[in-house]
Amino acid sequence: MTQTIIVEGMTCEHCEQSVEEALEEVEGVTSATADRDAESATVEGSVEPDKLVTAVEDAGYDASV
Ligand code: 9UX
Repeated sequence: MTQTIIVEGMTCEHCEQSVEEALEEVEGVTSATADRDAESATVEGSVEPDKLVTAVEDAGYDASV
């Protein structure tokens, strides 16, 4: 299953990497890709959207479903 969430505050490639790593640490996520231009992140796996939002926020970015 693929889910896309809104992620605001990414300004560079390292920001994208931080968001991807945060998402990939969430249980159930198999892969994650963040796109600062699109202000979004796409996640593969079976996981509650709220957990994705929380993980991104804990990494220091604004997120919403
Ligand atoms: Mo460099 Mo991206 O500080 O925040 S990781 S702009």
